[in-house]
Amino acid sequence: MANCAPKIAPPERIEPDHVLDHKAKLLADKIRAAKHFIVFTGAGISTSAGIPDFRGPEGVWTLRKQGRQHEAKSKAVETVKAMPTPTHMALVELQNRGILKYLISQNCDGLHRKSGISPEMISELHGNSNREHCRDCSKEYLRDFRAVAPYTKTVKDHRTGRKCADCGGVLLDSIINFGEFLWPEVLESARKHSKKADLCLVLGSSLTVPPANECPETVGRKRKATLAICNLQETPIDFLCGEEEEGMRVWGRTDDLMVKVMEHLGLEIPKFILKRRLMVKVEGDLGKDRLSVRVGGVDVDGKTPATFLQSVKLEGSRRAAKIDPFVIAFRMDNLDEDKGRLKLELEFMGHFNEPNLVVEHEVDWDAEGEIGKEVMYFLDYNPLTGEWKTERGE
Ligand code: CNA
Repeated sequence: MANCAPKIAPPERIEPDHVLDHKAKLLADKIRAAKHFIVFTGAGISTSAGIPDFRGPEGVWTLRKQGRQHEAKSKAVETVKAMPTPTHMALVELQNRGILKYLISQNCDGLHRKSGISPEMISELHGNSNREHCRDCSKEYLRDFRAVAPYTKTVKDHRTGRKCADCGGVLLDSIINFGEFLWPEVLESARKHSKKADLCLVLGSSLTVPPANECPETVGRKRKATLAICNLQETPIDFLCGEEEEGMRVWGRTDDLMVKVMEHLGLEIPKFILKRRLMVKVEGDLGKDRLSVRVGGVDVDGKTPATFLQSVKLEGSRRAAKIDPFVIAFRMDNLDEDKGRLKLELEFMGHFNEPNLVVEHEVDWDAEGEIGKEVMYFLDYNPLTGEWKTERGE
């Protein structure tokens, strides 16, 4: 990765609305016809979420070059509090419908995963500030906080100070710093999909950072493939959008383009819903009345551990559990008398002002009085209404 930005940023351009609409229609037709449609995203898709880019006129590096770095900081939204944009949500819908075959992103703000993109659908080439992984067994962990070390250290030291819950190995942050190599499997997957793609749409990138920018370039240089770029500034591979491929270089905001593209595809952009998945398991010895309930979060894939709770309190217990995974000991008299339920009060990290939520967990006993089936709860939070919707999985 290269760390550079000119003092005077190349100008940003926006085409008139009717031109944007015309190009959106052409692009929608291309998407419909494509066999392997991929998208490549950059910092420009998150500027409308309040996260500044690097090289735009108000970008972090542009302002730093001009001695105005404090302005970038004062305007920026904390990434954990940022909401996925219409562009992020349009990509989720295209993924869910099987239209988008793969997503390559240079962003480390975590918004793609937060919006609902599945882990196997994306190469986060430069990492994700909310993701850490085990040095020994590679297990991943998603955190609702910056997954970096809480103490000062060199940037080359990626240890976060936490340990893997599976094997006890050292956890490492996933951020790629300047001069560091990208994770080989992540880059390999991005390259594989670029070779296969017959349509690549670049959204919000200056395309100046190698080796990431080689992915869209691969598509642009293929004879029977189309490269489309939507970016406010010029990019070094604009010429690969092709003269005969009219309208594939779009000068506009990615949200404006994606709203129009989705209209032409006849698809709605879903509203952002914060999707939390909670695993609850009761363990212990029923005969001796020594039981415990284990509560933890997982990502939308149902596997990757996700830390989004601050505490869990069991009704009838004096203290809340504050360490993830949350394990609380209880006795039979903690159960709701009529229904055999545990009432668990969940306290969230609360970046979207999520209120506490009480989950009533019906304990499953089998014929022999054995306990222990793990149950997943689907907790969906609407940040606009401030409401939770809870559903127990099978
Ligand atoms: P960049 O070099 O800062 O380029 C961003 C481009 O987006 C610029 O050319 C802007 O003109 C353009 N742009 C800004 N807003 C919009 C918009 N609404 N619609 C269309 N275009 C827009 O960033 P790149 O992603 O190209 O460079 C890769 C770097 C930036 C990676 O190493 C990232 O980690 C790094 N970065 C990431 C984030 C993030 O995760 N949100 C933020 C800032 C920088």
